[in-house]
Amino acid sequence: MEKDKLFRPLNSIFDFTSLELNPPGELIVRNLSDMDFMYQDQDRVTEILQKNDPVIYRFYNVEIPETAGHLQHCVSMVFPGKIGREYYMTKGHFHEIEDTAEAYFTLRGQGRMVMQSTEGKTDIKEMKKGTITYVPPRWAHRCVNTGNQPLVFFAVYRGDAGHNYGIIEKKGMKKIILEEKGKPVIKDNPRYKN
Ligand code: M6P
Ligand code: ZN
Repeated sequence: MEKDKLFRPLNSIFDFTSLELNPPGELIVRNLSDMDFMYQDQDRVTEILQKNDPVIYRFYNVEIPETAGHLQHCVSMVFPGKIGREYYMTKGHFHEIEDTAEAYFTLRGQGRMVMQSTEGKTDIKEMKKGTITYVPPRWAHRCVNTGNQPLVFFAVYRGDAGHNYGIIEKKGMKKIILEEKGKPVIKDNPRYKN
């Protein structure tokens, strides 16, 4: 990626049929094995991984210099599915530079944005075509697909924000989204480590 501060104007186009961005920039694919420890039902995880390793989500990072004046942006899609009763979701992260926010515009599908502040507050917002979700600085964020088609969204954040996965990898998030009688419900995470 070009690291110079001037850079140049860019245009990319997302194809809603193939779910591909052109030019693709950097495509990151996360399979179940990349985040197996994050799901509640560990027996189900083992069972699934013995057969295959499903893609949970993928995202296209437009290649932007990772400096403060730039706006990193990406198109992400979380595929529909569940591990036991728990919906497919992103890993979730805080930003390395804590005072950086992020905005999400949902383009397709149904889901929830699960957020948790560094002080331990939680908030969950609905995501569906047309919602604009603002993640303030110091709030971890994870997207959960509660529907039966890909959840597709555009996200934009400060170029140098960075991703801090460590805390969520170690502790999990306080709230989880499970399917109950065909509907998404919010539950306390029994595996959350204080
Ligand atoms: C969104 C943005 C990206 C993020 C991606 C996947 O598109 O927030 O910065 O990388 O989702 O989420 P995660 O990094 O938690 O796996
Ligand atoms: Zn982020």
